[in-house]
Amino acid sequence: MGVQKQPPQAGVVFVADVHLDDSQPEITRRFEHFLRHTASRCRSLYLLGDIFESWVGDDDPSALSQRIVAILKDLIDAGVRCYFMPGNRDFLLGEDWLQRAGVTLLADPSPLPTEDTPTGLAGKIWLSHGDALCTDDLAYQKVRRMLRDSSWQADFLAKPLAERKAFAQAARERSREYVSTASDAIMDVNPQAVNAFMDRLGADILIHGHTHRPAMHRWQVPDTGRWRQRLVLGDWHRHTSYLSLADGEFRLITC
Ligand SMILES: [Mn+2]
Repeated sequence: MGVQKQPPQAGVVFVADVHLDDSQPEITRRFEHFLRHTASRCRSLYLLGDIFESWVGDDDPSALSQRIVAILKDLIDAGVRCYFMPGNRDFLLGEDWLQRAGVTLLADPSPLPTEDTPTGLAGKIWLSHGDALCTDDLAYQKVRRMLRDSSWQADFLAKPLAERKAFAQAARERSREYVSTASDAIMDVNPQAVNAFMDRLGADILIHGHTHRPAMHRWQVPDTGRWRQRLVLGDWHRHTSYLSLADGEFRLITC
């Protein structure tokens, strides 16, 4: 009676690899439900790439992207901070779309903003999509260099929408074929690349997606004795998958 409970500290959620696509309405339904019922109760939402299966330009009048803009705008209006980091499929998502939703763009990699960082870990938690760490996949890294080149992107965005859509469709088919033949090991992150990356950033905790291998890895860096963590977000093909950070504790949730 009468005793007011302190509300639990609102947490932070991270997602990647939702791969929203018109051909997968069930995934869209789950993601919309997640935004409205889970992300809406959080302080911040981090979208860490490949939220959309493909993106050919902000001028594509897709109903799906407009629905997501509207929900994100509602979240932001309700006080949830939303961030987006491009993945290897939605890297062409631009200022125009982000501004319509009110979402803040994050470069890959970026440190977790201070206001969401637990005490004592300032500058130690970093975010990345993760594809840059798959250094054993030489064929992929070559394509990545081309696609992330700003003059290639400007040329591509200047093409008619129909031509861009045809290119994206062909690229997805090539990717599907490649993924079905390339070895499993090659498509995971390279451990040396991860350590070098974290050395360069001064990171103790790295949060990323891309590999579709949700896990919380913890290991000791050889020679230094220092502990590191790599928190890998899951994809949404069969499950709803996200990482939450509340009261200084990370939890990987699949449901
Ligand atoms: Mn990816």
